[in-house]
Amino acid sequence: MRLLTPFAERRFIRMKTKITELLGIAYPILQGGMAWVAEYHLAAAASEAGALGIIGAGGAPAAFVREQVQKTKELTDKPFGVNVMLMNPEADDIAKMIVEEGVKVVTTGAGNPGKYMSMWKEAGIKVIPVVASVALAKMMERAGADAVIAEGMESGGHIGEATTMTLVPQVVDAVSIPVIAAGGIADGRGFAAARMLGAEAVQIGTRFLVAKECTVHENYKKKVIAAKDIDSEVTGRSNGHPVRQIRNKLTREYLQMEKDGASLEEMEKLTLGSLRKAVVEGDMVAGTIMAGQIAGMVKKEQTCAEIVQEIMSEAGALLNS
Ligand code: TUI
Repeated sequence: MRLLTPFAERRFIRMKTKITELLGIAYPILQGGMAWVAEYHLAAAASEAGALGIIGAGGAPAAFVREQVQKTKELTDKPFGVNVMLMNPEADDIAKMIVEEGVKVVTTGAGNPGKYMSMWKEAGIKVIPVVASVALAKMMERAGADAVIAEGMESGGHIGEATTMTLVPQVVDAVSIPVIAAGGIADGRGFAAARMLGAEAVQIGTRFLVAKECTVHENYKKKVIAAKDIDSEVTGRSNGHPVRQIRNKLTREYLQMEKDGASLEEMEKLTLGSLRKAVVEGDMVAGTIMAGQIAGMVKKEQTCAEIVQEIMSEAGALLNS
């Protein structure tokens, strides 16, 4: 008879860090607010699993995002967040909607959320901007952010220059608010490494993209699961909009246009609506298949609860050894 359950098989009830305390969640894991991908089914399931589920507003209209928030509330009474992609033309309306709907946590991406800060803070919302540099992290701390997500260029989608390994400890040293590590993290080893770099939590995108509860097109999930370590490509470096995505006909054409010095307008024509094309229609040829470099390690579809429990048990064993 076995009296003690081996560490790796134990079901985790919670792991306490500054971020679990700040957000009122069981595990220090945030599900990345991926544009078009992170809709209410995924966000609610991630929150129910004890992580922080996040709806990705991406480039969607404010009314659509409001509906996503309302549907998430119907599925979970646990905390969840909304990611505001600051290049969205309706970002102002989304920022206001978040206050009206009583959303508890906001993350932001692809810009500086300074102009919304006082409105969100007055409403008691926890504000967690994604930063890709020490300078923006410091600015966000001064502006009243509750924490920052330091996102390395291993991430999928819109990225900065620094890697997670270099960015996280430098941001940790530069600010007093808690730091969440993102980019290239998909298992307990990545989680434990992030904790060693000083992070109080991790944000995970790519592994949640293939979650059972994620409604992204089946072709997209298959593409991520089949991807190897070096199958992503960064487009847009030459025009200031670097985006990491899985290599396909679209990336080849885009990179060629960049080499040929095509205008931003021409390149935008090629990518207009292309993320939605991949996510909703499953177009793997002309669609933008955003995913992180860690896709090579993401090998199967699992429920959010399985993903969270597996990461926590692997990390728990490592951090206690
Ligand atoms: O925002 C992301 N990742 C995203 S957003 C997105 S939607 C999209 N669709 C089509 C084209 C482009 C985007 C897909 N993936 N991550 C957070 C993030 N923020 N990464 C990097 C940054 C960032 C970069 C520069 C934040 C601020 C910044 O500078 C701000 C400033 O004004 O100094």
